[in-house]
Amino acid sequence: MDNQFKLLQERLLEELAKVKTMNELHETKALFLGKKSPIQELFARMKDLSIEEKKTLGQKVNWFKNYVEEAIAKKAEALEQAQIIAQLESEAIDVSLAGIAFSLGNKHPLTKMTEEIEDIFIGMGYAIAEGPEVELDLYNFEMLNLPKGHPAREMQDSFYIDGNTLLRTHTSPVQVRTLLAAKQQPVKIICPGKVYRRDYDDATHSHQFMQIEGLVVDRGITMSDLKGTLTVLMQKMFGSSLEVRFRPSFFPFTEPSVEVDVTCFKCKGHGCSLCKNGGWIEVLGAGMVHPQVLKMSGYDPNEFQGFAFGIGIERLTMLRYGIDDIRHFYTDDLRFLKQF
Ligand code: FA5
Repeated sequence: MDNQFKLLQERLLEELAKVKTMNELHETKALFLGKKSPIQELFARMKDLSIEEKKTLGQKVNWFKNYVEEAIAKKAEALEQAQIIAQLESEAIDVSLAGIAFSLGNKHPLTKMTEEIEDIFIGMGYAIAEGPEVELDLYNFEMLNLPKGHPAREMQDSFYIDGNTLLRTHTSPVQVRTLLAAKQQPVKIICPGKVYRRDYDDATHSHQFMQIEGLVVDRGITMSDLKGTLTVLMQKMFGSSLEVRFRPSFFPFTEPSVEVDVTCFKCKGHGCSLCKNGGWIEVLGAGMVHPQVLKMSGYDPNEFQGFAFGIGIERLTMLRYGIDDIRHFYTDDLRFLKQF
């Protein structure tokens, strides 16, 4: 009998030495411990033995069972280790090899300009507000002193969604939203964003463009605050050599109103096709917040005053980089975009 176990042990070791995969290992285990294995045959034979013989055989069978299980577990561990080593070798990375160069894009010039203007205003204590591009007629026009049928609405002919909703024609509705939310408290915000108009596209006009709105409302705000703020902005952006002109204008939501022009960068003020021979390029509209607008948003105009402005971001960017056609911003020509 002892000899039989010795032979089984030798066979097991021979079989295990041939095993290369987990599947083969399972098969080997079944061969030695499974239903048709010699061990099971020995168990089956036990019923015919005496108690003493049963005891001796039982101990040997159990010893052999444990032996097989331990040997299988050891082999399983060795197989797993070998698999990990093989995987590590096959997935090894040679860090000294040259990498694949990814070409990084750069920020769009309009984004760069917006961020630059934001930084200047944040430095002057302004907060940044946001508003929706699909806007209510109520905020885009009515609460800015432009009731239905007002002739000045025609200056900003719009894309309407329905009778009460449109793509905002300027960032000024954010003034109304900010004042309503501030509930008679002072405000000092700028709001950058896209606006839309049914405009004819040419070198300086687009039907979609960007503005930055500014609004300051507090006690004792005057026109000099407006002029000082905008002059600082222009000087920070273009240096003191660029001339800035405040020209009387009209907006129904400011009184008095101004338009701010700067000398044409292309002809230096002599007159050319870009500035339509005027020598100046208009960059923004501004003025003192109309008392009626303050009233409609719950502010007492005898106590509060304010100024507001709306900067055309494309126009400023054109001046900054000497871009002679606004359409370059939207045509996604990489030769143009890569220069910024
Ligand atoms: C307005 O939109 C007023 N909401 C500005 C304002 C705000 C006035 C607060 C008073 C107080 P205007 O239509 O002039 O104003 O536009 C302002 C600026 O946007 C212009 O100076 C110009 O720089 C730019 N702009 C206007 N129309 C276009 C266009 N079609 N394409 C590109 N830029 C434009």
